[in-house]
Amino acid sequence: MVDLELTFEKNLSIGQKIEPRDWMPENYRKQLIRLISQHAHSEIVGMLPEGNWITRAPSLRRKIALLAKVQDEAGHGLYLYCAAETLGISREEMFDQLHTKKAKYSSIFNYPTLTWADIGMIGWLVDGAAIINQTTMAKCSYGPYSRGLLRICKEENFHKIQGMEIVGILCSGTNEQKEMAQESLNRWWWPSLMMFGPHDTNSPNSSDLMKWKIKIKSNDELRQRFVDMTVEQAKVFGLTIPDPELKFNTETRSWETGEINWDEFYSVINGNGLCNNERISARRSAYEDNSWVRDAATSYKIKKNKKAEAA
Ligand code: FAQ
Repeated sequence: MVDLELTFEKNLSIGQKIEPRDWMPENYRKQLIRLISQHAHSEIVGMLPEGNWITRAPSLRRKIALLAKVQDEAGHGLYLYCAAETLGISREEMFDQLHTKKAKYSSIFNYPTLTWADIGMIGWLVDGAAIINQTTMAKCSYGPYSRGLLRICKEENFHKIQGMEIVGILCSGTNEQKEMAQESLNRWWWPSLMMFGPHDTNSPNSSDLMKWKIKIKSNDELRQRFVDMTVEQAKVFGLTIPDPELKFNTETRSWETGEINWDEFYSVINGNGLCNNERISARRSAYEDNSWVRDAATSYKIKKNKKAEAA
């Protein structure tokens, strides 16, 4: 046991990835299952607010891009569920945790998509925040998660660009279009900052995650990186960040924001956001309505295995 622990620690210290069959501390396994399954749930719940606009996309080109994006999110969910399964949890167990609200998913997907500009904002801000978090997390110590994230990040870049294109076009359009973009930014700005989680001082999981090189940068460090990048992009669009306290600190050369509404954050992650119930009931119905697909696939697999045994 001591030898196994030493090998684990040594592999961590030299940057060697931990693989599914390697020995790992039980809490390392548990933390990874929590983190990766929550991330997987975020991807598939994240399909819902955007899916809401597929039938109302303003042109065929926009519809094709949005369809592709939503399908990509499903694919990300699949890579991530597979990565979590390598740690010994089953897909059914993870779905059960989501459907019974034992597992979390990103707070951002509990907000509604009210206008077409929201689809642009999700690409620009939500994918933008996800990329900052995930390109860093792609350097994490667990092999299957790290490799999955590398692939996911490439696709998220396309998502962000399609979102920025939508926002850019609205901002250079009519006054009504620009107003629509600004109104949407006003609603999505603060929830996007919440995506990075609580301040480091209030983040109970960070010390374990950082010790084990699962998290490489802290919640606040990544949030700051996002703010610095996005404030400059908003200037190019001619949009105003809805934060009267936003100011540039000339010493640190970075943007300081006002305080996030943490009551709202905790209310949303505890199930009381605008769309929590709607999202979970949509996921539950999708799971139940499609049970025949799982049954057919399982019976096909059993038949195939029997044939192989008989041969
Ligand atoms: N929402 O101790 P910490 C995407 C919870 S993917 C909900 O700081 P941790 C792609 C946290 O779970 C977006 N819950 O937690 C896309 C913990 O509760 P627990 C998802 C949150 O894990 C784009 C408690 O608060 N990305 O957007 C949130 O160290 C467009 C205490 O917090 C990932 O999942 C939150 N925002 O750090 C799809 C990336 N923040 O579990 C469709 C991987 C915190 O103890 C369309 N995850 N909580 O009961 C992470 O990097 C981390 O899990 C954090 C939280 C940074 C989210």
